[in-house]
Amino acid sequence: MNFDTPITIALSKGRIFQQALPLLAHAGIVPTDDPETSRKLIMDTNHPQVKLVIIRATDVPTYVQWGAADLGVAGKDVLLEHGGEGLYEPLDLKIARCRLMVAGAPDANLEGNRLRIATKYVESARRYFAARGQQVEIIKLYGSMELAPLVGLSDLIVDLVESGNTLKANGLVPLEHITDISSRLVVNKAAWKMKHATIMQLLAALQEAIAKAA
Ligand code: PRT
Ligand code: MG
Repeated sequence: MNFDTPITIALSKGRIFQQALPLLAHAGIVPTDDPETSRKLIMDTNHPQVKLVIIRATDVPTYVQWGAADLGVAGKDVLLEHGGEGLYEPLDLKIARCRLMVAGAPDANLEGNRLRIATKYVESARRYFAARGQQVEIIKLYGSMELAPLVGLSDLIVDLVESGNTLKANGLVPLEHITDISSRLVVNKAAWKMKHATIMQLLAALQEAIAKAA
């Protein structure tokens, strides 16, 4: 690819960075550093015009919304909480896949009102139970949701499940499937217009890489 316009891409380290690497490589973008060992928050690539910013997964939509990055890679779970304002979501990258689920003790009761739900995914949980016509109390947590039912903080949790091992290790089971999750390419709406040709080229290359990986 030939990048004649400066492009900044927001990524989180960990699974999203690792799984985005081969897709970016297919588009000819190779980072010069490894975020797992480097402390650099702005990373160069083999293209002088293409930079990566390495930030928390939940901050990716915010950076892209405000134009601090032109593009980003964010989990659908994160986008559902953020709301997607100021962003286009043109591509499902089909990486970092998992499921958003309701989980709890094997004998947990899903019915009834005033159930307490512990979760990091407040918006998704609220929408899910509202659609079921259930009044619930949502308790916002930032991590280790699995602990909440064990210590009586909540009746149920809403969390991401991949292998199910984390739930199992804590004596919990998946109860209801809310939605499938994968990472999406998000694009700043102004950049979409101003850098259209470059972004279209990048999209086409990524699409090709996704099709190959399928
Ligand atoms: O870790 P940090 O607090 O910095 O942020 P983060 O947890 O949001 O980032 P990261 O890198 O862990 O996750 C980034 C994205 O990866 C998420 O937004 C999801 O879209 C996606 N993803 C895919 C996952 C998982 N799979 C996943 N299994 N994110 C988290 N998990 C966690 C889950 O929360 C649970 O604690 O892994 C545990 C369950 O895994 P299993 O295999 O035991 O079921
Ligand atoms: Mg994490």
